[in-house]
Amino acid sequence: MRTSRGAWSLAGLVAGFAGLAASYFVAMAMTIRDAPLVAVAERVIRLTPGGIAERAIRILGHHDKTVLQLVIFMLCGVLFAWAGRLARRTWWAPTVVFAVLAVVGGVAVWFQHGATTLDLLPVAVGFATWLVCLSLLTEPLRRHELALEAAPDDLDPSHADHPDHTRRSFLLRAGAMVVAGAVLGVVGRAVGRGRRHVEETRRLLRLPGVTPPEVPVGVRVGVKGVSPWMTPNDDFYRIDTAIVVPTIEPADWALRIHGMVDREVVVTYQQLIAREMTEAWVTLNCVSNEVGGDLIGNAWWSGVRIASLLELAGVQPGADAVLQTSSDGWTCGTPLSALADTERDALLAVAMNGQPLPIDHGFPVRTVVPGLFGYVSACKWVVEMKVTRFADIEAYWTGEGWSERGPVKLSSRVDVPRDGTEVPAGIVTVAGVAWAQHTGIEGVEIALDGEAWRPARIAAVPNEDTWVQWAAALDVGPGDHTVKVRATDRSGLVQTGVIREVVPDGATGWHTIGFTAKEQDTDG
Ligand SMILES: Nc1nc2c(c(=O)[nH]1)N[C@H]1C(S)=C(S)[C@@H](COP(=O)(O)O)O[C@H]1N2
Ligand SMILES: [Mo]
Repeated sequence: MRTSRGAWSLAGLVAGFAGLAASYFVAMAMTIRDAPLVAVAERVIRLTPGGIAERAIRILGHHDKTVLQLVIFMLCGVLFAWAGRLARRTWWAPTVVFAVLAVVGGVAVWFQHGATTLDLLPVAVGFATWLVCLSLLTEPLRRHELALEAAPDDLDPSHADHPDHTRRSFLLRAGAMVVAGAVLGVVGRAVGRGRRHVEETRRLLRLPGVTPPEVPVGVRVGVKGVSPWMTPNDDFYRIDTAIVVPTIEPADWALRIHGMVDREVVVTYQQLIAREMTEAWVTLNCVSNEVGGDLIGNAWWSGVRIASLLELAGVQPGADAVLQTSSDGWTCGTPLSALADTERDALLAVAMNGQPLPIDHGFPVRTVVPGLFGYVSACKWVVEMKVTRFADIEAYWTGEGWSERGPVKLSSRVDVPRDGTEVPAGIVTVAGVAWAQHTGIEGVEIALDGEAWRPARIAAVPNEDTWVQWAAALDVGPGDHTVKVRATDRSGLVQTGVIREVVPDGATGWHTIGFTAKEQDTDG
């Protein structure tokens, strides 16, 4: 007696469809793309010679795409079952089958218009799900087979390897996977619909008073390899605790300002964008940015000054904090002084680099406060502001050992040469960025191989809230070298070389990189 081929095929099928469901769910939740299977169908249509495609459309009518997807779906089923049967002999053969399918899906996704690496995540998750589910299902089958090969009658019925047990454990696992897959499918469908709808609304939005970004003259230091002064939305770092990002229709959005105020204020999206727009270049960075790290970006933000709304509400004496809440429940405590400051562009931002906020960056409305780390100020999908006292609140991260207040720290970074690279000996241009938002950068210095600090040239800035690019030319001989950088802010503070971790209120230390200068060919 053996386990039936059917059981192994079933294992392959269940694992396969669980993987498809997982990839579908991730695609719906994290990207605005179709599921990988749909991408494959589209690719097939693209690659099909026109004549055949036309004939297919004539025969099938406009159901051609549905039929094609169904065919691909069934083809997957056949391959899944085959992979399950292969799993009986080896672990690698089904892995190869799944890997090939994943590559096909990955390629199809990758060649969709404007695809990013994030769009590959669904395929990766699907592949991982296949392997995990298949091994979870084949394990009891294997034990079952061993038990049947041995003398089953000798086995105590309560023994874990008794055929009854292995059979039950197989069926339980398969059942659980089918249920989980179905739930993922249904939830994914709902989430995907919401997200696509909001993405469409966002695409059609026209925001009065929002102008496209115009990078100011002179902000570029003109060295290749330095981070662009304006960070495009797609390249802007993203940090949040949301697994599934909130998708909020502007029409459903409102901000409630309450707490220690004379009168509660509720602002709808329409009311917000009808107010006076303020636009400003502001560099945003994360407290978790390591020395030399890239959790920083600079954008042209358009929005409404929070101070003007706080004025409407009438802040009561004794308050020193605003507890902001996101629609996903995330909170941050922001110093009231920074939000009420009429000299500062603390904004309820509706646009980033001239576009309605990307969903991942807080659509439809997020907070941006120059001079403060994101975790204490830059609330995405913000829906509530409670005027209060620091003594009375605990925000998301301050409950986790991070500092209550998070003013940004004076910092600088070397972008070129990249750490560990080779450059020709001779004149080497070193360049990077420095920032001290809302204080401003006065100067940048670099030191080669531990020698004395020497000044770098710094580019222009439109205000004190953005980073500044810097560059310096060094004459270096062949061999290994290090360069470190430090900045001075406009209050006269010199960036400290003391090395501190990012917890509790931001890393410190001088960014130091190493490079090798190679003797140039002298012939010719
Ligand atoms: N709702 C919400 N807003 C949030 C966060 C979050 O986890 N949830 N993270 C904050 C942190 S730690 C940072 S650094 C910034 C990052 O903003 P970005 O993703 O637009 O770059 O958002 C802030 N706003
Ligand atoms: Mo952050």
